[in-house]
Amino acid sequence: MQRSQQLFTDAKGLFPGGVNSPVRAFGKVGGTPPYFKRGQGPYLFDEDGQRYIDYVGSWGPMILGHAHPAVIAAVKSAAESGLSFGAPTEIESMLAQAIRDALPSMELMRMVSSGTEATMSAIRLARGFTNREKILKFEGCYHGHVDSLLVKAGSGALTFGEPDSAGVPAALASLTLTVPFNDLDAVRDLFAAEGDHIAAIIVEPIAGNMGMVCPIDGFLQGLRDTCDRHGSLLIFDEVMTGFRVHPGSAQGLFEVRPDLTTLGKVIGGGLPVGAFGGRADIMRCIAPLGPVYQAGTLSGNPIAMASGLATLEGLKNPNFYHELEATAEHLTSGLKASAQAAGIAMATNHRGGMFGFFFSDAELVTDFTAVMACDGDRFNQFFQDMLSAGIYFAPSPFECGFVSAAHSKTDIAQTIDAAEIAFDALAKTR
Ligand code: HOZ
Repeated sequence: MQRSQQLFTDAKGLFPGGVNSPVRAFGKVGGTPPYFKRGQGPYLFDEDGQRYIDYVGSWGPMILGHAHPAVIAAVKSAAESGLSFGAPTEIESMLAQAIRDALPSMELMRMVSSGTEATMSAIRLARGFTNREKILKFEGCYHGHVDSLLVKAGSGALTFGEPDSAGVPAALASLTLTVPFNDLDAVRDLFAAEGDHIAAIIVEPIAGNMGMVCPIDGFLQGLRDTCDRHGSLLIFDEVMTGFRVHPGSAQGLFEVRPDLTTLGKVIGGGLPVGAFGGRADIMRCIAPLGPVYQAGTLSGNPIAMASGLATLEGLKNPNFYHELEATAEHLTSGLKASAQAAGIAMATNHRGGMFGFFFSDAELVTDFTAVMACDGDRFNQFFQDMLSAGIYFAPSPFECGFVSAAHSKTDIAQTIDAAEIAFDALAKTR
């Protein structure tokens, strides 16, 4: 860790906390973040020559593994034709077509450069279309660092104890209503009181920013029905779940059709891409067709589009998601069994290539309260022991994990072997 330590020390003089995104600073778990030099398949290699089995996957995009040859070839080939034109290209339509083939609810869409941009734009559009100002989000869900959405937010906001960010005008925050995830009664009660003023519900259909929390049966359909009853829009934030949990994303998996969808991560294959889209009548409100303004110099950037398109091509094997899910199942069941063998209580969740584990007595973790009741000290020690063993999990209990098509049975077995040792050590500390 010598070189990483030096680089981190130097970086603190350049970036707040030494990083360009807060969770990377290891503030929750302590210690020094490894500085990565190279990624290959399921592995990352740091500046000190240590290899890690990577379960962060750049926070989701690397579904095919790092430096996948087809993606790299597509990026190289696109780069040779020029990096950015700020003008229409054929490849942006090719990626949009591939997205719409998989998510038919995205009748029209717009490419942007990040998930945050996508959710920010979707919220503005929902307000513009409905002529209403309030939005409803769920406690512990995170939708990027958009002012309106940094209210009871998850991910880094929660990791650093700032779920309601400073700098967000109180007047704006007051337009964001929150209720617990998976609590349909609370949603219905709120709509009974405020429904006429709510432009949209925005939800991660599988929450991935308070650890991984799945929707209980009927929750998403209940949101759909509530929105329909009150003339509000339903926005699925599928930045994390998009192309990650099912070929049709979470909306395909749960068979609930949102009005608007936001995407990011996998659709860029590791380059900065986001998208928002949905019902054509709503999307036609966006400039230049309508009065809701949204724009971006790097939107639809050809290199990023090439990376995304090559990544989506790589998902076409009919067994792809089945195999991805089997990998996540192998990992989570192995972690849980070895934790239990050591007398450590653990709950896990997984869908497609997304997973979460919780140091919790609960059989199933389904809401923010249960997440907050988990044992954070155990998480920290486990994280550090696994990192020392060359296993890289997200450095916060409020993030989910990702497996890729490149993770082999041997990688998972090595991870579980390391976890057995870490759980035994944990058991001895109590
Ligand atoms: N907020 C991101 C995950 N939910 C982490 C971004 C990063 O550090 O790159």
